[in-house]
Amino acid sequence: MSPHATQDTAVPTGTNNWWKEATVYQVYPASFYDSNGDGWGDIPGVVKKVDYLQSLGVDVVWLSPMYDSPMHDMGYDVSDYENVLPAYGTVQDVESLVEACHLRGMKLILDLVVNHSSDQHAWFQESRSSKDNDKRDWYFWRPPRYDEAGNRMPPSNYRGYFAGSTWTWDEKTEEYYLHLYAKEQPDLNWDNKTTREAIYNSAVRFWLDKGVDGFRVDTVNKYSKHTSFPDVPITDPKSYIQPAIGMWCNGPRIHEFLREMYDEAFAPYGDVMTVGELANTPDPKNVLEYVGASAKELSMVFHLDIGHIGMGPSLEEKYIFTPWKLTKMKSIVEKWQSFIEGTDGWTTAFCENHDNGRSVSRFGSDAPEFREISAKMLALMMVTMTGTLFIYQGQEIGMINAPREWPIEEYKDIEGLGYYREAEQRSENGGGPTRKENIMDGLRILARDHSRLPMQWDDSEHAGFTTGKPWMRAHDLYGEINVKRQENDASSVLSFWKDVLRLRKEYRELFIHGAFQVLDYENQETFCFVKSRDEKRALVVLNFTDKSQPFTQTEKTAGMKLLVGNYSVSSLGTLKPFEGRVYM
Ligand code: TEU
Repeated sequence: MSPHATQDTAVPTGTNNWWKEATVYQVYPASFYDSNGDGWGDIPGVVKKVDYLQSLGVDVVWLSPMYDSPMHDMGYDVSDYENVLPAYGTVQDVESLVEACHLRGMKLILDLVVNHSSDQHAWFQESRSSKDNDKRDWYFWRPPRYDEAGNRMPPSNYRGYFAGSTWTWDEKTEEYYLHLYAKEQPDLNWDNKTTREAIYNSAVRFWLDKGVDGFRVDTVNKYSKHTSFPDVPITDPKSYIQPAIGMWCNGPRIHEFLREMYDEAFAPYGDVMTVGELANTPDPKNVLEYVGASAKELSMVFHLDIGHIGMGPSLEEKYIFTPWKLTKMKSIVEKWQSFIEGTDGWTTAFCENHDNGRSVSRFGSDAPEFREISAKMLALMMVTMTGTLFIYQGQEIGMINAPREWPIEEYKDIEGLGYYREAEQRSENGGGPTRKENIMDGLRILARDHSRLPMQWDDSEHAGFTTGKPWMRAHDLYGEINVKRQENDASSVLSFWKDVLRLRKEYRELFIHGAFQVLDYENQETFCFVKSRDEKRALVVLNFTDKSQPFTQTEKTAGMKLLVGNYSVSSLGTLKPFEGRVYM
């Protein structure tokens, strides 16, 4: 705690960078709005909706990858950092989007995907062409090993994120190459300075020169590997490949690399906003090493814990749904709300993105009678949280997971399908639900696909997303859940989000900069917390159940008045199902 910080002071507002008080809206280009009827969202479509985003109260648009790509991982496999996927448009379209945002006093950040490129990138095509190609060392190539029977084996026993080994054999040069994700996503060798310089030029400076205001940095703590690639201990006895995230998360040179990228690529352009996607870093003091202003690495990070609620405890169990209690969410939220207090760091507030199921389905209830009220309750939690707020397309209208009865054929995501197909191959030891059935159950709640259904604009065919055949099926309930139906309805989820986003700015000292403290830690039904700064206080009260609950903190409301709630009428001592209230 710095000597100047009082008990309540969270973060000195002196370093009030523009991005601290911003509300950021994540656009997933494939599913946002299709302007030319080809069934794919596109950048001219985003330009057409910038006024809608401004009316919501959005300050910054985060555009997920729109670069040229074979689309194995929906654009997180970049084949040309300096070009745009033709289905999404052109480089000029991105420049038009920058201008459309800047004209309205808004900003635009892109997605920086530089842990790996696509295997179709010219760099990899050269690297794989021969062992003595001057780009050979731009990726990780290693010779095979052989087991006692003389069978060729990969250099190490690592499991990748999409199931399967992190190594793929290349027949031409008779070596394996490393890919933490799909085999079409070879890892770039950041240990090679020439590679880093090429990344800074092609993926960063090229877009900052076009007026882009920053980046969401993909897999930000995975660039420094333990390059001897030792085998890891066996934790999954049923498999040769083993989770090995410690071999690439927070590696030996990661801070050197991120500091260099800050000094060489970001800092020359002024106050560039960067938000890193930080995985597997449970200790807050290690996170501060990335986001402390004095570290000069990143503005802030997403800590993925909240996205992993309900997932299994290990990489291979990720899509085995695991029941959770509210205390788990409280401990996660409290940890990543409080870790910056008394420091020069900054934090983020989010509960949805393109990699996770919908928050109403996961943390509220998508039952017809509770869908809207729980969406508003979650909105109250988000807008009162400290840090930069991120909302994901469709969250503002209460979009929900795909219907449980959709078959696996409607799921498109490489990660979930990887787990499903791996389960199909695993021999079952009979009795009880098979791994495949368990994985399917998990995907119905947790799959990344749920956030990638077409944005629901109106009740015309395909939810007004496209006049063509959408690349992914629109939700069956788009007639009930859509922007047009909510825009002029004062009691809608969308109207509620607009109102509470305004309140967040009006009470920024408390909601954006306040200290966070949980009041009812052991209560598994309600989540009550206080935001405080100097003598100011706000009390946030959330019922996470579909039943009425006693409000146990009534004495804490003494001297306070109800600022906002998601029910028009409420009685002090009882919280209605999914009732949320903010007292000031
Ligand atoms: O995700 C990083 C990642 O490892 C994800 O699997 C994440 O940990 C998990 O799915 C959800 O919490 C980033 C991108 O967000 C993701 O879309 C890409 O597939 C991945 O990197 C590879 O670029």
